[in-house]
Amino acid sequence: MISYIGIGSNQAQPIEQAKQAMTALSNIKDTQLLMCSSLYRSAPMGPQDQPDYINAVAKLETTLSALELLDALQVIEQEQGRERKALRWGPRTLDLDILLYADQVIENERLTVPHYGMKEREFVLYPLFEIAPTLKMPNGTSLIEILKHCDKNGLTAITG
Ligand code: PH2
Ligand code: MG
Ligand code: MG
Repeated sequence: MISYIGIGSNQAQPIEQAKQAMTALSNIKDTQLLMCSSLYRSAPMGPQDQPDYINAVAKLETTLSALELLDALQVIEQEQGRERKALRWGPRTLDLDILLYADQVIENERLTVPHYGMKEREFVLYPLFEIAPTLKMPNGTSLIEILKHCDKNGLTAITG
């Protein structure tokens, strides 16, 4: 299965957190890291009194089920100091979200795929487009069509 993972961090050296997460993704069992987008700096969505985020998207090939993959991502979040807090959309050292899992639509108490917010989030759509310009959503909508309606909101790729 091909799966796309959203990476986000705005605490404890976010650039290093994102790079470390990419290494950790490459070490998930029964999984290969096929591609990583550039790192992007993005304005916080949600509470504004928090630092800018570093975001990226990774492309994985895996034989894990979606829930097994979610388990593996949550282990990585924990290893990189993620604390679950009550504040919605508050700051975090590392957030790993399953954006897409093959062309599956998944809805259960642990997981919603495609990720519920991805169609409105510039910090997901632009990095995803960088590594998957011809991608279609499970419902057949092309990523490029969704992007036409998504402002960059100051999103910038980090070079070097
Ligand atoms: N993640 C959030 C809340 N707000 N803002 C940006 N720019 N990037 C994120 O990854 C992000 C956010 C909750 O997952
Ligand atoms: Mg998230
Ligand atoms: Mg998350």
